[in-house]
Amino acid sequence: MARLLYDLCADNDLRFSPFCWRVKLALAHKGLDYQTEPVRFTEKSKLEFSGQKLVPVLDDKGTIVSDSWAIAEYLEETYPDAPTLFPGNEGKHMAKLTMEWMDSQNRELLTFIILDIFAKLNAKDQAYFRSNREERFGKPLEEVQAGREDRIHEFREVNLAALRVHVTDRPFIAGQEPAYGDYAVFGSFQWARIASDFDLLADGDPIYDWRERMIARL
Ligand SMILES: N[C@@H](CCC(=O)N[C@@H](CS)C(=O)NCC(=O)O)C(=O)O
Repeated sequence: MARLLYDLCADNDLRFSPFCWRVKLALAHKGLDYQTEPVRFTEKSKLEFSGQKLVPVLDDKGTIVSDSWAIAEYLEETYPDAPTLFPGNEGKHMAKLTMEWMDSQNRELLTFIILDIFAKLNAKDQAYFRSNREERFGKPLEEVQAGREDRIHEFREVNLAALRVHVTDRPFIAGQEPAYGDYAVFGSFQWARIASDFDLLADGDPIYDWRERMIARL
């Protein structure tokens, strides 16, 4: 039985979900092979077996785990002899804090790319995405993304300031080598670069350089 990751999918087999990227990087870190099952926004019936409606879902040869953090914990507990996702005494706590920080930024990050995501969906998914996200933001997608060229400066300078200092002092968030904290953050930057041509990061930014180091490890 194959190890199967249920992975969000847009048109042209585009895989951009930040949470699914976290899991893909965690599986690679552990050296675990897997296949993916594409799930479109309007294909939630594919996830019924998991008892909830969101990806990622991992079917690890019959063990079903959903939620990217729960999957990371599961992989760490189930495959203790493979390289750890949470190096150091406080590694797991630090990775969780890093993930929680990234999650707290994801809503604003989405405002820079939301229309670009919409453009990459098929017509059925577009109708779902527009209605669901417009309800979430309380305004049309066009208004959510409006002014991004002006807004991006504050996002870079204020929201990403702590991350910038951190990756200026060390090559990876977890230290000399990447670990789950890096994957938690990189998932969101992958989300943006796969879904959109908009430059979330400026060339020369230490975070840009960290992202390049992460891309080189893919
Ligand atoms: N806390 C969850 C969040 C999962 C989540 O929000 N997944 C999104 C994909 S990025 C999803 O399935 N969205 C489906 C929808 O919006 O209908 C995790 O870390 O896995």
